[in-house]
Amino acid sequence: MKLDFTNRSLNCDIEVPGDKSISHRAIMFGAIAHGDTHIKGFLYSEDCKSTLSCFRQLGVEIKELENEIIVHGKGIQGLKKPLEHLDVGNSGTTIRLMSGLLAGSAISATLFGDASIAKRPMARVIKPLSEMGANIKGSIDGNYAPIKVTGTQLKGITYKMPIASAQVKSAILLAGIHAEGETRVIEPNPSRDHTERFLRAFGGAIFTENNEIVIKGNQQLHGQLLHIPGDISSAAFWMVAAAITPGSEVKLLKVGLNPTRTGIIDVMKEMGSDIEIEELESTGEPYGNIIVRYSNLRGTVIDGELITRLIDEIPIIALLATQALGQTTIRNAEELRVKETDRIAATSEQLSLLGANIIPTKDGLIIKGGSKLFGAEVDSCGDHRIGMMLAVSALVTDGPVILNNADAIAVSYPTFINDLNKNLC
Ligand code: SPQ
Repeated sequence: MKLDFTNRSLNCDIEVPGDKSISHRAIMFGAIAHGDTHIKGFLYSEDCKSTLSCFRQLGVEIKELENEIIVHGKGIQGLKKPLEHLDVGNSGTTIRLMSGLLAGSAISATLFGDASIAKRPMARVIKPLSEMGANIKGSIDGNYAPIKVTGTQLKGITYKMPIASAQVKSAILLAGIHAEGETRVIEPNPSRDHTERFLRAFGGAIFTENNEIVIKGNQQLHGQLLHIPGDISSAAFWMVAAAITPGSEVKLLKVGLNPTRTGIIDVMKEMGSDIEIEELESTGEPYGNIIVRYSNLRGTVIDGELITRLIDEIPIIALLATQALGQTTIRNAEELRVKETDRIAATSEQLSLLGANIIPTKDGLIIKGGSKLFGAEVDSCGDHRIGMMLAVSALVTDGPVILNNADAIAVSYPTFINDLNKNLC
């Protein structure tokens, strides 16, 4: 795909699609609750469609109306044994959270995905779930998909997580809902807390203090009415596009502002971005409008607990850093090595092709800003976030960018390139 955006700018209001993490969980909680869950703002992307179709295979009735999805939940005991293996596509969230959810069910199922899923580590969920008494087996040394889960009666555990991961935490909590006794999860630092918020909203008993989360076992959840805010991880591409393109101003409407996800806002402010936040009234997930204008930027250091709050935004932050004055250092981000692709390698290789001065390290990136980027042929490497970062780069390259494998973008934001094209001035 040829992207010729040289000397163009952005001046627009954009409503980004619904949050991916929240959309997955909306279907999952709706399916194991009793009664109907009405979902507005669901993200129709490849990943979330995978979750939707897995639950249909488990016998859950899901109605798709024009502006709403209705999940007819019959509780965990209402799930039916699927006739075929469950295909999670490219979605790490689907396979890891469903492993926990199915562990305490009355059915057995096998979860598998695409070539990227087959390479992502699964022992991180299989180990704690096995400690809870789950009958769960991975492939190749037990660490990879396909994963076979045979539901059984689980027992609550205390689990000290070695890494900050919302997917691991959520898998344990989803198993804990139907376990005997209390389940306690201790995080090294807070990861996104959508699962905890869902548990509360669906009437569950959950207590959080500092980095500990405790839930009661054998709980019954109840269907809810849900409004899903825009995805800050999708908004991030527009935020950076506006910040680096002279003459730009973008207003992003109704974007999720959950503090466990807003690290990108903190970093952009630190780098000198012109950002305004208008918080809107909310009852569940906080949300609001984000306004970003072009401005001069400076390099920064991104590490420690902040990494968890912006883990999916690092590829686009790397592009931002190429346009800043001075050096940006990103460390403690080794988790990027096991995402849809190795995002440390993919970000540095692809941005280097465009002329960026960027060095990969064991656990991050060092970017020397201020280099003029030029047009070249690049590749999404089958990773939606790398694809969108490279599409945005075409706004600051001296000549067109040829983006190969652009279809990976549909995993989280199918209309991104169209929306970008439509809004260029
Ligand atoms: O679902 P998947 O493929 O793992 O998606 C990614 C993404 O970039 O969209 C990661 F590659 O987001 C994860 C995120 O990195 C979604 C997520 C969640 O919804 O719980 C949590 C994060 O992963 P982790 O491993 O840190 O828990």
